[in-house]
Amino acid sequence: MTTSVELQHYVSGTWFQGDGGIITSVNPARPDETVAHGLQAGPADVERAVASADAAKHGWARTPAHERGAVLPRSAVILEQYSQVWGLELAREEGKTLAEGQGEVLRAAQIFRYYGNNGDREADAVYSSPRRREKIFVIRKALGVVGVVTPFNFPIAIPAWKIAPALTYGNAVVWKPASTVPLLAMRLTQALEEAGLPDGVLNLLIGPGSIGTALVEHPAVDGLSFTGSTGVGRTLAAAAARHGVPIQAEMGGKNAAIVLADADLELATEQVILGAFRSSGQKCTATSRLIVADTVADDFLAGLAAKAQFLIVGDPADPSTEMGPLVSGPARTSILRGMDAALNQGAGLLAGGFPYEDTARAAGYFVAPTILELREATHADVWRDELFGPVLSVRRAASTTVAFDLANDSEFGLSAALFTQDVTLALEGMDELDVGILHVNSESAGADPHVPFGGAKKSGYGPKEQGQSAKEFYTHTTTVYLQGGRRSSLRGAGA
Ligand code: UN1
Repeated sequence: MTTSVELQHYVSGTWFQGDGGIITSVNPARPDETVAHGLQAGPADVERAVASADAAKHGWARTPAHERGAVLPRSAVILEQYSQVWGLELAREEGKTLAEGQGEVLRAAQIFRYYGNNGDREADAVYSSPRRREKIFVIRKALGVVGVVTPFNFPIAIPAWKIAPALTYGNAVVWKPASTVPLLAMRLTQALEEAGLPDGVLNLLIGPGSIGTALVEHPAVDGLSFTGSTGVGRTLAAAAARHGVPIQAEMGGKNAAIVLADADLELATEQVILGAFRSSGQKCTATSRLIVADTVADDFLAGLAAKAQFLIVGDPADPSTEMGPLVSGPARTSILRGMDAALNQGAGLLAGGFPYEDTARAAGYFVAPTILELREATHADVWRDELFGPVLSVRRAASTTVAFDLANDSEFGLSAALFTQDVTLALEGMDELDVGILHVNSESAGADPHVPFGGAKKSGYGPKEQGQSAKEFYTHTTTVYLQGGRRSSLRGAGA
């Protein structure tokens, strides 16, 4: 139906074809439809991209912050202009719904606008000194060349929230996006190019995961920002430690929604459905565990299961679709395997639990929205392991304390959603729930650009992202003790 776009890499302001292995990005709803195709970048391209960023970094860091920032709102205008077209491409390439795809392009624009105004914000700090006629300044400087490695699930928003602060704080970037979503990476790069970003300041390489390792191990790379799986994040963090390179890694989540007995159950049902099944559950902030007060559990779970069963699952490009496919065949296989394991370990099936077999969906990577209740099966792996799909595991809690303990029963601590109308319980939840992001009466996913994003416990490593936190990663500080000479004082003789 639509033609496949030819993939290209971008180094030193020039687009070029790779000479590595073949790369094709397909529509996960119809895998015989190719969305984009080309050749991967190879090791020589990594060298060129890092050299290009290295050559550009000094000039960019010395460009006034307002001038650097000004590129971003110009790119935001381009993203807004193309949000319909690129949002459709995103839905075709990643599998989230059209509304989510178009919303994500606009979200990238919003992130660019936020960081575009960075020059207007407080930057450096001044401290008083214990000595006379001295001031102490803490000034911020760019790291230099940063590697950015991004996941498939937010093909444009996550890159935007890493690249925008990297650029606005004066870094040059080499970016390796997930190879399942290379087309959207080209689109974001085009928006920055058209907005006048100087050559070499952003370089894009499409290719295998080994590029991420090559970046973190490269002597000219000064930092790496990563979002993706826990396994890859820890490997990169270990390599970063070996090379003394700062890293920011956003990794797993096993986020709980906690529905207390006094909750607005209608609101909780709607929000748990969104948290668990939007983007087919492929968000690190998705709700994958549900803890519900046992006094309301029967009714709540019956209503939730009915809603899950009636979600419209189909082609993401169809505006009536509420949930699309998973991103790839291997992703579908691993979700189906996880569900089977849970059922074998004694979980009860409240909704879903199957791939689709009708002609419209059998070839695509679809899995039904699934709810599993772990009544006796409290040790099922699905309670602990991140599946990254539309699978919600449920446990009942006899009290609020038990509910909070169950929510904290995870090595991860990215986000949580607490449903209660009792302010005392909400305040208790703020203290007790060990997470980086807590939503009270809204779904566990979602993040605004002006506030910190990131997890507690093993969900994140290194400084948080977004808002004012981003500068903790993308800059280092120089503490300056500034004194005048001995020559004169205003009140001294001859002054
Ligand atoms: C969101 O909740 O809208 O990889 C964003 C992820 C997160 C981003 C979540 N880093 O899913």
